[in-house]
Amino acid sequence: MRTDTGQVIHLADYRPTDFVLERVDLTFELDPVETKVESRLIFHRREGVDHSAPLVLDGDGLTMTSLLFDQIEMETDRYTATSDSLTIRDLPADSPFEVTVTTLLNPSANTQLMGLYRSNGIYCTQCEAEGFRRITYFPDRPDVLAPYTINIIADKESCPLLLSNGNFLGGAGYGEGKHFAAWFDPHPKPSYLFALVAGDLGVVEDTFTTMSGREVALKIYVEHGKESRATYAMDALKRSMKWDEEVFGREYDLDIFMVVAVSDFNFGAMENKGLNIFNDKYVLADPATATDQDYANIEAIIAHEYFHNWTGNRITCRDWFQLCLKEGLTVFRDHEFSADARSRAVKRIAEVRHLRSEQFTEDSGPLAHPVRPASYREINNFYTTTVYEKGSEVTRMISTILGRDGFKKGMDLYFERHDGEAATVEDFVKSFQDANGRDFKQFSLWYNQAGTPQVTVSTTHDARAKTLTVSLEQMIPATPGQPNKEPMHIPLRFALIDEDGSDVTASGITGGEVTGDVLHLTERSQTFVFAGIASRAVLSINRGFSAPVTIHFDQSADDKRLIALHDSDLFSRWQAITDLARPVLAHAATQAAKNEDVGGDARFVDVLLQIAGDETLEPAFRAQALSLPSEADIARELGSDTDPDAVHAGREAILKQIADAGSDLFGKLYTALADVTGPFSPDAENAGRRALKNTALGFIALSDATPAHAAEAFAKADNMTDLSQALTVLAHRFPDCEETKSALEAFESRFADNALVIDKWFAIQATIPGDGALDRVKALVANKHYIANNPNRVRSAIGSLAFSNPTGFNRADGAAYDFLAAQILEIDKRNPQLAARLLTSMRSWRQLEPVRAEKAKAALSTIARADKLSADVRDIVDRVLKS
Ligand code: B3K
Ligand code: ZN
Repeated sequence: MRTDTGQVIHLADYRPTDFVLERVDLTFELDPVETKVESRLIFHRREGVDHSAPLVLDGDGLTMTSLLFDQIEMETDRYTATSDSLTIRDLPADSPFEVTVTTLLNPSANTQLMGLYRSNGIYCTQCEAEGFRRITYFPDRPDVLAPYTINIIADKESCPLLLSNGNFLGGAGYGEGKHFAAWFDPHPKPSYLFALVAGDLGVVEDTFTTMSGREVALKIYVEHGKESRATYAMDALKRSMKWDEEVFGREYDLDIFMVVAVSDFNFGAMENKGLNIFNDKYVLADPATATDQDYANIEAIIAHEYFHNWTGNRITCRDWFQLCLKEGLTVFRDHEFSADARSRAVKRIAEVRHLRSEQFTEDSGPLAHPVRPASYREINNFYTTTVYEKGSEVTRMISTILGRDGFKKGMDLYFERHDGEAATVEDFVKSFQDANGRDFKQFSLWYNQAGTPQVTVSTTHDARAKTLTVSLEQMIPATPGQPNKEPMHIPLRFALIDEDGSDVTASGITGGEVTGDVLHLTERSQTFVFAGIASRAVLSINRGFSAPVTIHFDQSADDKRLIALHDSDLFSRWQAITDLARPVLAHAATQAAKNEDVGGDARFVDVLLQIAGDETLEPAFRAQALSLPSEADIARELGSDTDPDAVHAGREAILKQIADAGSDLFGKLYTALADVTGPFSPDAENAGRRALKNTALGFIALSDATPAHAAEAFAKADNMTDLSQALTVLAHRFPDCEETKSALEAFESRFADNALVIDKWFAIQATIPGDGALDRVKALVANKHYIANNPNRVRSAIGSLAFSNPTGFNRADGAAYDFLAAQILEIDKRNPQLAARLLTSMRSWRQLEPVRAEKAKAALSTIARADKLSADVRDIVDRVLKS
């Protein structure tokens, strides 16, 4: 484990390397405990660099066994090797030279899952961000690009498959039961995109013919026997390749594209050039074992990693501060792909829900940072929802400002100018600027200023003058290191609608820039006047969530109901429902905290049920409308001094009102939607029907207060979506009854051999609300199925408690915080990235009521006091505790 050096890296300190890397040749002799890596690197000194400057290569925990200079053993006084760096002196002034380094690795002992490791007997690698330096000494930074040749030697029987980046050159026997394979990747790439896989796997094969008529071999490798579960991923891959050609004009550039699924992986997947490595959770699916959400995730992540081939690989990042350049942009691309493949409005609603619950929470707490941070201590901690999801929203705003064609022109120019380069956010923005002749200076603040802008809106109508005045004011809250903020450029899509929901068009708009249906808010406060508005017109603003801001609009409940029921923009309808729900839920929480009757709001319930029963609306949308803001959302709304038990109790009371008032409707919906015959299809329409059906089941269980319906649904389910939903309703609503016990047992024994389904079994139990959750999770980590070295399993047990069980995690005695702290200290010894990620679950501790806040702080302090922490955990705990 790399312990913290306290070193802070600053964007302002960036400078290019002293030496240019021309070529990389790697030879791996694979062995479970003693793998030999020989790396031949050809460098030359960059023009203008001081002739005495040494070559400094990065390492991390390396053991070097030999070092050659131009093929001759290097004199020991010319270099200094430590486990973390290799410095070579007295190098030629301007001629190229060759350095050959040999290192020895133990892949079986690599529990960090960074560098070269083994997962279920498969050798695999993970190099982003700084894992390559755990394989060999190297200028391990994204602006060092070179073509790679890779030779892999391994035991033929246990490793029939030897894979790396690029195109296959050839292979042959190598004596003594060994064989070798050679790969060449002609596209210069940074080390973080290197990959190697070796082992014995099954394969699903297909081909794709690119727009210029080249045939590309497609291969998805999975464990033997799981091939049939990879066909959906293959379908998603082919659709992604086609979409990127049609929408972005981007063609694939090697003869082969491979995906390998492994079961031990720190996050979702990795876009290594030509050889994507995936957490098998995002590859494997069939109706019996995967939910509709799993299918949607597979589609999105396959697309995301594939799209990186252009946004990330062909054009990479100059340094890690530019991470959003590839991640934000690629998330935007995968969001658009899924929106085209599914219902755009429903997809947008899901994105915004996720953004609010994760990114807004991050942005309002101690871990807030700009989309492009200016400094970091541990780069692994910056793979955040701010860099990814807010980064995507910033890209979306560029497209909103420029329109579809202007955005396309800017993207084309970006690809044209920077293909084969390591670029910056400035390069990206400048492409849009130059292609469209529009200044993006103020807009660029989105990359540099953290915090969610708060936009206050008010309207006044003057019937005599026939004007509607819209006053807007923006405020960006202070965030760590950024007390004062400049006003930003906030593009707000809008419409004015009349009593029937029809659009009202103004005869003119003054007060600032308006392009089409977009108001450009650029000042701290700004007033737009709409002329020719004779009668009542309701403002629908931030349509489609055009800007990632929080709108404070004291709009009457009547206006909100009008939008909820009649707006032509489905996203706005959902937003209005949410806006109606928020005060109801906040009030309910406050009442519950005082042990007072929760009241509720019959008119709100009425709107909700009207939407739920509206056959003209797609079922997926109705399901979204019925799933109220989460407990975390309500807590954020309340701001400070929150009591998670009261938030839960208040929300439950409102849910019960909806369930009772809608019991007939939910009964009918359930019956109608359950009555589907024909083969299972994971498409969006069928998934939407299942979503609405299972939402109805949840309400039925709540109003009936008996497990009977859910138990029957569990018995009848013929797919994993229905089965896991029924089990969730049983476990969460009736945790102690016999039906739940036997359903959990049946589920466990039926899927005992399927790790991904057992993960669900863990997660469902770990998220049962209430004080009992901690004991349940303690029992789960002592269960025979628990695997402490498997990140998916750790996340499904401990992560589910910490991130997705507000009442269980925040029990008033603080015992769950102590449990998490102890687990983090243990996990940190094996896998610092996983430990640090789990610890971010405590980022909102200051918003808790004082008793819980004190206990959370004590648990965090225990972690902070530990004498040996990884750089990853040290960075998070220090920032979370800092006042
Ligand atoms: N680029 C990887 C993430 C790497 C995370 C390193 N800590 C996957 C992705 O975003 O596509
Ligand atoms: Zn990515």
